[in-house]
Amino acid sequence: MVNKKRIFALNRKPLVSGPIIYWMSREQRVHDNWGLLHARELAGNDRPLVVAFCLAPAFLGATLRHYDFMFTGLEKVEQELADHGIPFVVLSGDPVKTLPQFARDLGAGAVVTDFDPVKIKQQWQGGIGQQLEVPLIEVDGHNVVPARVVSNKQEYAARTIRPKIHKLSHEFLEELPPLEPVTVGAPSFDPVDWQGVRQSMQVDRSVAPVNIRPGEKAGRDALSDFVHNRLLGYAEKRNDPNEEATSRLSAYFHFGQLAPQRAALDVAASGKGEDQASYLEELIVRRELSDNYCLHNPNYDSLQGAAPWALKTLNEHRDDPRDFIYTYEEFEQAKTHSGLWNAAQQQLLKTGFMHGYMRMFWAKKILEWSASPEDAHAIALRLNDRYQLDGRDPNGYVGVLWSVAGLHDRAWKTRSVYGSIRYMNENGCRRKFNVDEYCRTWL
Ligand code: FO1
Repeated sequence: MVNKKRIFALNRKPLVSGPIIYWMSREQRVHDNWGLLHARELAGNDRPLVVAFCLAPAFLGATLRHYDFMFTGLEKVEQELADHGIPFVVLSGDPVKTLPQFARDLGAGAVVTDFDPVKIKQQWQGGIGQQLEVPLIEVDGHNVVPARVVSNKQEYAARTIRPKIHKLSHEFLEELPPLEPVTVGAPSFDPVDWQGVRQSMQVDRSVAPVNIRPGEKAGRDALSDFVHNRLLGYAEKRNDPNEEATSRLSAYFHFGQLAPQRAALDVAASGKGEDQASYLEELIVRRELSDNYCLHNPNYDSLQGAAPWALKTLNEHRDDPRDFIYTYEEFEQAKTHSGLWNAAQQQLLKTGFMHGYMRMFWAKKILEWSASPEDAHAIALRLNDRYQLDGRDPNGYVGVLWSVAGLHDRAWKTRSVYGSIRYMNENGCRRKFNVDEYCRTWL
């Protein structure tokens, strides 16, 4: 049922008898989840299936905004799994210790988990794979074309990965089967003490939750709203931050509450126009290019992850005079001289979301108004991960490097500070959309 090319053995241990554990991590949903579907097929009709989530105390600087969204989604996962006869447990502490212990206590026969290229997950999986006496099996539930299949190296740009994806998408852009309930008696666990989980988190509570409805059902509703009400005209309105034209699905994708594959299937089924093509390019090619980059480049979260030509040109212009230089705090508090930039930062602070076009302008101005390219990269990434609901994601790491250091982009006409990194400015924005309206909305 699950295409074998989505499945990757992370250790070399033999499958033995005993319950199957699905270690849910990136794909925090019950339906349209290839990892859970594979765990389900391993369980068959004679093994219990248990879902475990390893809760990291402080995940890469995540704040209350992120954990609130994630926990609310996971509470619904627990209920939906229970309706399918599948218990759900939360393991708090270092996953490299808690998961192997849980597997031993349960007498598990195998553990299935999600493909995730971010380093912390790769480290968790490496440590756990060594300690487990049973197989640790990775399934790519995030990419339509599995990242390990589409390419075995870092791709240069969208134009180099696009043909590889298009060649394979007919095989992988398939309908996802329903999750069959488990009838075998499962070991019983106490319901998760969500109140206790929330209180136990030493997490930065100064970044307030946002009013986007979390959870798998909310993700499906948001997809349906996008396909039925906002996909028409997406191609030309997608770069206008005053339009509600973008899909607004990135937080649901980031927390795995919605499958990008489900979005691709629904959009493709809605028609064959320019709007569909434009959105599928963003959803499949751009998103899978980001996973490809993070999988193959360990410096994905640093300026050193940029291409040599970009580092060279930024170095050559390192000492160019900056018209303005702001600190992290001045950027964070939207205290620059630019009303447009401040408006974008205010949208980010208040909503945990910034329109894609504005994200590029926003990050490029941080390059222009920071003391060095390294400072600029660090400031842009830190603000992105602290305030964007979809922060700490391959898309975010790539987006910041695209803006600040031309990743997956080409060289442009050379200018001060930027060198040959693509330049953007307010006049360019004014040609695209009503800047004054955007500023009135957010300032
Ligand atoms: N994944 C986990 O498996 N356990 C966590 O405790 C966890 C916390 C978390 C907090 C904020 C955030 O943005 C992501 C978080 N993730 C966690 C990772 C997330 O599930 C995604 O897998 C990756 O961030 C995307 O690669």
